Amino acid sequence: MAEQKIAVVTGASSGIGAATARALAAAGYRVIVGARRIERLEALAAETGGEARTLDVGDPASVTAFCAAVPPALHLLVNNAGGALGLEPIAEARDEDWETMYRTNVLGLMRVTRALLPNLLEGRGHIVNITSIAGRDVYSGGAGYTAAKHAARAVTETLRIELNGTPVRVTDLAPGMVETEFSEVRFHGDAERAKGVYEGLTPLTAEDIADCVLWVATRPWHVNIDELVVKPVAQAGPGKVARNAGL
Ligand code: 8X3
Repeated sequence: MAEQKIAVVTGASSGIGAATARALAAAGYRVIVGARRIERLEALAAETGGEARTLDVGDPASVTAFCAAVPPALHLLVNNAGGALGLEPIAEARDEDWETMYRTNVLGLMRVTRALLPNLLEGRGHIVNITSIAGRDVYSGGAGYTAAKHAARAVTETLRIELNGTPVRVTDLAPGMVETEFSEVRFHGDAERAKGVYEGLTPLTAEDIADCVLWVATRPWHVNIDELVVKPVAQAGPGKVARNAGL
């Protein structure tokens, strides 16, 4: 029997992370899920037969503790934790929001990756960073998030160069609009405003992105999907959507 592959998914208590954990478990991976909300995580681990561990990617001590419990050979790391806060123009930028976005989307991604690189080298593994189309384009009011995601993309590309010559694969998976808790978090819990983001169009679902993670992770070992940009049909860019067009 082939050895069971091990995956780590960060930010797995909901949305893309949770859907990815489910898809990977269904494909036979043993999935270690990390997030701050441990109750949700434990329910997910029980459902998927995996392991739940508290992880705050913005807290170095939490990252160290989480990564220390990962087996020496890791096959897949999905850096999904992160998100957006606020939609203020730069003239009204909120330091706290920007600091949190950089701490989670950039520093968190770096810290988890750095800590698990030995395990990934040992497992001839694969790093899938969930970035965003915001790592490729900018839009008014989005500077804190787009800047952080541009940085996450730069880190991902740098990593691929630095790991050249090793068997570790590196993928930048960049979704457009996915209906998850993303917008509610961005608008500090304003559910009505969040709902408006997806009105009049069919956004991607967390499962659509999980499907992409599974696809990039299951190519033959010599194939590296460098980048995968995925948007709903109704979206042409971060600030460019067709509403009420039957899409
Ligand atoms: C979010 C992408 O298009 O919703 O990462 O701004 S979008």
